Amino acid sequence: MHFTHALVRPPTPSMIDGLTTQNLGVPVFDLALQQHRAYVETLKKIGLRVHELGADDRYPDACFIEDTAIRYKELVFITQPGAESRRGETGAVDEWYSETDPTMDFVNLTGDEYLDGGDVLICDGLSGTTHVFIGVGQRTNLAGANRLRDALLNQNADLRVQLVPFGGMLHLKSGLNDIFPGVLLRAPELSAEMDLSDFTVHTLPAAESYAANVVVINDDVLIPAGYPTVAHIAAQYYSAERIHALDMSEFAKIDGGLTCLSLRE
Ligand code: CIR
Repeated sequence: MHFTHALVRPPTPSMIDGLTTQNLGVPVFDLALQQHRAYVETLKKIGLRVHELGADDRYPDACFIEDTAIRYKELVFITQPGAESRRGETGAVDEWYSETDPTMDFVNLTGDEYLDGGDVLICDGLSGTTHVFIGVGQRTNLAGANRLRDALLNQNADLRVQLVPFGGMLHLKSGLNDIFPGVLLRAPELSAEMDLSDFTVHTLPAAESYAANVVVINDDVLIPAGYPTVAHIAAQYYSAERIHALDMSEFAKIDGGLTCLSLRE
């Protein structure tokens, strides 16, 4: 996949009330804003065109825009986030894509179908096959996962899609991400049965499980700053100028990682 654009949404002061499973204290809003700016600047430096949706103080978790939609080829799949307090976040994202290109294939989750984008990993294996892992867990149910699988296969029947019931983490991508084509990082707490035979898997030490959430953008990779094992693994695949280590301390306090802060296409 070659990315050219990203959609982001800056944090708002209400982020201090964001949902969390962590015990790391309350985010400092001004610092979060600085960290978000650095994230956006990095995406631009890599060459993406970045559009920022307006911040909306009604939604403390809206900066985690990844959870609201899946973009793949012509598909714009608007989710219903699993957490009730987050459901209103999708409106602005739906509106943006509808205005930008109404000819895309839109699918909107409804009724009892729930899915967070953080549960959806799309990446290439060693064979060149594109794999999709859809985690079924706290935020994504089977109905939402089935709807996404059908919509993705409609775009590309050659995708290898696996529905993955999992535990141990909030989102599937809290504990499993590609760091390079055919190479995955896995957090040791992630408990999930899935076929990873098309990948080399690096299982991280428990102290670095947060850093299993990294983002590959074309020839570059974003990693969270402060995780030496992950930095070392990244250096096996990328030259130093292609590795961007970003401070994520304030987002980590409310379970946010690097993937959550943008929708890339
Ligand atoms: C939440 O609990 O929904 C937010 N505080 C964090 C969402 C992180 N999103 C993601 O990993 N995709």
